[in-house]
Amino acid sequence: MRSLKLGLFENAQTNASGTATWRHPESRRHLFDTLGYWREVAQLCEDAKLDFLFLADAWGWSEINGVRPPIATEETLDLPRLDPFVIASALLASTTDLGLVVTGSVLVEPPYAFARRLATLDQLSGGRLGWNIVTTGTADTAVKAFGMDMVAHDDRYAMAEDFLDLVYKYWEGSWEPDALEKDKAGRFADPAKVHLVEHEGPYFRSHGYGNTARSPQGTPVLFQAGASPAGRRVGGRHGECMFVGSGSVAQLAGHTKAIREEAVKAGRAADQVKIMSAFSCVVGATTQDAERRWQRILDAQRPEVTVASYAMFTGLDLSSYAPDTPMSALSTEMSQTQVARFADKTVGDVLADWHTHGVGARPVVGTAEEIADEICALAEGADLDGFLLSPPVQPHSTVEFVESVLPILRERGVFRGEYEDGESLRERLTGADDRALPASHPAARYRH
Ligand code: FMN
Repeated sequence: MRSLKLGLFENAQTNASGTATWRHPESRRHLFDTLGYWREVAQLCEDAKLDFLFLADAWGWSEINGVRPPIATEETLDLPRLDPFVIASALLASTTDLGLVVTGSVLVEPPYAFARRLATLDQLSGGRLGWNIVTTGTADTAVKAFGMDMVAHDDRYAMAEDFLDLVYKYWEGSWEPDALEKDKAGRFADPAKVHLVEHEGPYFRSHGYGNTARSPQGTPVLFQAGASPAGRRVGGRHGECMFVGSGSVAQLAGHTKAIREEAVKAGRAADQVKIMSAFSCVVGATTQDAERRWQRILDAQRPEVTVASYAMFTGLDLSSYAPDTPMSALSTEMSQTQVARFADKTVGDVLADWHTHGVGARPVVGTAEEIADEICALAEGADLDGFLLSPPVQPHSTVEFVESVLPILRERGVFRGEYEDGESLRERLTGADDRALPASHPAARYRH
């Protein structure tokens, strides 16, 4: 079995992924607005030698038919949050090896400023930065805050293509890797190695020089998680690391096959795209103990958050449909994945079950051995490269995983014990011995 990649899912708000577990006695996520919380989580990841800390993000909020339901505020389902870029920069000084993956929206970010912000983080982290490219899950409310018109689902992916082309030109094509000489007896930089970028795309226009010189990785490691046909096409073409939601071996095998096919269609090798599934677990001394713990997590939540939470990701008000309505009859211009994944279910099924997972993973509940078995079975059976650990109660669930499941994975030889000195996040995740993107990636065509 291949060596697994492991990242930790985090979210700069009190809850995550549309669940509301913040009342659980062990949860300290309500301290997300303190630097101490983030330092502790990053330290936990780095001590465990996890590959990266992933910071999810959204700009929108929950609304049902244009009105923000009070429960969204009462249970802090969506707001308030903090900026993942600022958190990542705050963690630079307290980490040395951990990859930092930030979520950035192609819908609302101005690409020229965005390119500079990511290059700065990649520069100061010494090549530890990744970017989760999102078209924005809560797009319908986010556009209002930014004073924009709503952009239809597939058009947002067309925007992503244009945004990517523009930022690639700056990251890969503006400053050559050896442009800076910093020679006090000579010159600071070689003008022949600094190039003007010209971009006239369907959505974005930019003419200029890179505001930053080339950072260690040039383009940060590109993560993506779109699962609709349009999302997969963009991921297959650009993604180096794709996240998929949780599921059975058969469901996940279907996703990995489809993503690898898209990569091949885009002229890349099938294994050039690393695929990681969201994974959540509740560990117990026995299976029954684990089940009791899981029940305690469920009991900490008010199930009434479901309608507001589901609407936040899809714009759909499930309370307005008869419970026996098949989910396959619903459609959205927001996250199509959150409708498609319940194609064989009814509205009533989703209303009853949503708070157990939200957009994230339904936990595997069992002993550490059972959880390690499940991880290995999923990885082997579904051709996965790794997992994005999505703990139900933070940082408590991560501590439990690190202390009980991780040692078993190490014993089985499927997770390494140390970081390699000086490796970039790209080298660590892709196994390449180059911190730059490979020549087969679409960004490489902009190099000089
Ligand atoms: N969407 C966001 O807007 N912000 C995020 O931070 C974010 N993180 C994700 C993490 C994982 C593990 C997964 C599986 C998805 C995540 N998404 C996030 C959602 C996807 O980027 C994508 O928008 C969603 O799957 C809908 O894609 P689709 O419209 O192509 O179906």
